[in-house]
Amino acid sequence: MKSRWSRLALLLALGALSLSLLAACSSSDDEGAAEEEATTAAAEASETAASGEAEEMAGPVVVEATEFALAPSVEKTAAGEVTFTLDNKGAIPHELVVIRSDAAPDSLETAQGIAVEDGLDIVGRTSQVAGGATEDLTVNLEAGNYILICNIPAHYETGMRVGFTVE
Ligand SMILES: [Cu+2]
Repeated sequence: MKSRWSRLALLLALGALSLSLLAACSSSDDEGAAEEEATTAAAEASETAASGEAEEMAGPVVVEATEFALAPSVEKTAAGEVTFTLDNKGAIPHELVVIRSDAAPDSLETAQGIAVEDGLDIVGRTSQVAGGATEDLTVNLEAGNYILICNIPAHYETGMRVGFTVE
């Protein structure tokens, strides 16, 4: 009688052991699945972040104007409709003139303090924007080399010129 009970106890103990092993196995499977899910979610999140960045790059090209320089937020952009935002961080008025040209930015012919515009392929220009103000200029650009300048007298010669590439 006594040995029968102890055999039963042993069987129960073995049963409990195998159940707990099973539980351990399945719980580690769950963890694996959860990890996989987390990895997939992270990958999706980084894909979303990457496409978000791509959208930003296709957004406006901010060109900061100061005395006396023009600094675009990017060196190049994709062909098509491009919006330049002239952000005048300076104290005096500045403008943005977009010129299609393979010439070096500082090599334009000048007369009376300004770059000679006759014969230049001027794609677009802003008005003269007061210090602290901004103005958008949207133009359709083909792939090629461009020069961005401010052609208020003396500004081009003093350094307000920079190359820009459209691909
Ligand atoms: Cu200027």
